[in-house]
Amino acid sequence: MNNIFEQIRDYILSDGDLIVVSHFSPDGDAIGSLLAFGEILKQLNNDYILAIDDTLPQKYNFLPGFNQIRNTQESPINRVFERVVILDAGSLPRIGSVKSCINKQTRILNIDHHFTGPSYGDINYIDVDASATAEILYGLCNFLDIEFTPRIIYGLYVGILTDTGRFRFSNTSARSMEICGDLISKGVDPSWVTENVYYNHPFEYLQTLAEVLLNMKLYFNGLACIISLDQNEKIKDTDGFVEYASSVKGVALAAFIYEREARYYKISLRSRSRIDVSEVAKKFGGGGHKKAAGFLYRGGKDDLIQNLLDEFEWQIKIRNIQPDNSLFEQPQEDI
Ligand SMILES: [Mn+2]
Repeated sequence: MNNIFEQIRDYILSDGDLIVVSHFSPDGDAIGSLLAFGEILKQLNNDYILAIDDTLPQKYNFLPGFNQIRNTQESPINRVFERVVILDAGSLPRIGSVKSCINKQTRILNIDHHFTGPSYGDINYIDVDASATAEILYGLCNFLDIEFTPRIIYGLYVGILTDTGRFRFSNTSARSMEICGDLISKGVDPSWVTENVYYNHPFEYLQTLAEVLLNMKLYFNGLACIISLDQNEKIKDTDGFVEYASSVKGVALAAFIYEREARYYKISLRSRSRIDVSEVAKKFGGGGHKKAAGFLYRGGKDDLIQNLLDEFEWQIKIRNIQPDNSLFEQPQEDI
């Protein structure tokens, strides 16, 4: 453990211009970890750029330092860096256009908690037992004796809070809660964070959600639930919609189908049973975790729903899922 932290410390203390990046479609862990890492660099006297190749969800704009993150879709960076730090991104394509900041001489530090196969960094710290990248960074802060300023404590807290689904998913551990407890004792106001992240939706978000839920459909004796939203001008952020479909009593499998562009869909999948939705997503060229996965689909919506239902039916059959109370067996695997 200390060995990898020592390598990371030496990397931070080495020379070379530096950019820190996280994945597109950024979530709370991507943004929170980015801000916390920026603060680590600042305390260790580094100049750096924080970048994400996407629009930033405004619900995180309460985070100290949020405005420092550069959206490279709006203001691209057309130069190569000697050091590139990549946080919370399982593979290089996940950082989008920031890939162009890397050449053969670039030294990459990769810190992540996703398991995705071969590592792509010169230094890789992958801890699949960590609930969030922020959880790994908490350990790094302690090792480096970093001062727990607002940027650090709020960044790390939001990373763990959102990646555990408010301490709901099976990756929630004693350690993740102990860390959050410590961050609260260091100054985080948990109520303020949760209000901002989860209870501060634009009016249009809730109005659109209401329309989506009115058209919710159940299949296979209530074991599967599908909701969908056609292309619209009102909202772009549909984060959290799929959770409503998967929270219906008795539902083992849920999907949210979102039309991003004409005939181009983003599908989010959730499982509350033994079914591994990453297997379903893989059949359509996507991926993810056992309990949460997704894929993109180009084509007609009726075909998409039919193909998805065929796959759901097959999974329900081979896993022998019955409409009863067995959905809430003690989970055996981590997300
Ligand atoms: Mn994460």
